[in-house]
Amino acid sequence: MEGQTGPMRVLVTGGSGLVGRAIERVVKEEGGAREGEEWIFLSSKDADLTNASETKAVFEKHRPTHVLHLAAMVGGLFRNLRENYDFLRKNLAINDNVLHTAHEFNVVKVVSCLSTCIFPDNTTYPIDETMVHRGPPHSSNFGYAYAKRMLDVYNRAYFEQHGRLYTSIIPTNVFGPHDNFNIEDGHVLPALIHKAHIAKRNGTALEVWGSGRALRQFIYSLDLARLCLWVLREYDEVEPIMLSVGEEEEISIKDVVDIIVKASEFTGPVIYDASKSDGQLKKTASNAKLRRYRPDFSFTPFHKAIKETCDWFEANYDSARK
Ligand code: NAP
Ligand code: GFB
Repeated sequence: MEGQTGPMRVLVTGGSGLVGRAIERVVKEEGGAREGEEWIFLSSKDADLTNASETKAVFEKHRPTHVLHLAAMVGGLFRNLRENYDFLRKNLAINDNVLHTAHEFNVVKVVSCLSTCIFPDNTTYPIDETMVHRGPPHSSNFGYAYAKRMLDVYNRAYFEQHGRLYTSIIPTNVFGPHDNFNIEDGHVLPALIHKAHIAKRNGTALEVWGSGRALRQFIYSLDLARLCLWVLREYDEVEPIMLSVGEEEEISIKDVVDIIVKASEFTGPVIYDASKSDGQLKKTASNAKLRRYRPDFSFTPFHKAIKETCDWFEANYDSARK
């Protein structure tokens, strides 16, 4: 890596979240870290990254050579529908502070996070990395989407003016241990796992929001973490790279519900509230670029990943974010 001598000192912003905790497990328990490397996992208690001086202070303290930038205001469809302004403003502030401070502290490489939900809503399929800016995002999360798209714009500007190799990944919907299981604000998988837990405990129905017809691709947080380490070490394009299971893994929310019902051993009634939004009906993403780089990578089977997540939630119910 140009300008990089000696082992990496990696600052992981958003280190206490779903993806950050998966990276910490891969780094510390799966031999993800190499000899002499230092990995620092931040939460908002270490620095509020919407605040420029707190951001500078945490970079001053750790002086990272690399940054895995995960920190963001994150939420499911229904929180995005309610708080587009906050998603826009907070994420713009976090992203500007982290990238600008990384540049000021001569960080060799930054890997930031976009999302498959930020692509144009009116599009052809499958979506690929070249299509990020080809039209307005879905109305449900335009605040989050535009803030995320600016990361890609920043990366190109840093490269053009300063020769910085700052790049980004585009994960599809992520799930796993340490997710946000809050029913109002969380993403669909953790919200349904939590709902199934409550319905089973109370002997009530499991209520699914929307028609169940929407289609999604899901990546297990541990698989994403393994790919993030590869991107940090080996991926040298400024252009983003999609980190997703293949198009053929696309699954309806209804089929997801059936898998969660089975994994949670819920035997009660399941009802669909079609008055609630489906959000984007589909956002089919191609992982062809990832496959060109990593034809060898194997994803955890979806059923297994769901079962592990359900079991984790039950075992950590008291401390889980819900
Ligand atoms: P998460 O579980 O909500 O974690 C968010 C992380 O960001 C936490 O560590 C949180 O710290 C930190 N954070 C939030 N606001 C902050 C602030 N003002 N200052 C400092 N830190 C702050 O999110 P996630 O699901 O792991 O997402 C990680 C990244 O992946 C995000 O960039 C997200 O946009 C992207 N992504 C997620 C998904 C998904 O389905 N989850 C899909 C595509 C892309 P605290 O713990 O202190 O709150
Ligand atoms: O994960 P999710 O909330 O966000 O999934 P998106 C929403 C889909 O799941 C919709 C259905 O089709 C909902 O109708 N659904 C069914 C539920 N039951 C539930 C439930 O109890 N909770 C939730 N949340 N959904 C997000 C973006 O879009 O994707 C974010 O808004 C983020 O910005 C994330 O990028 C990855 O996949 O629709």
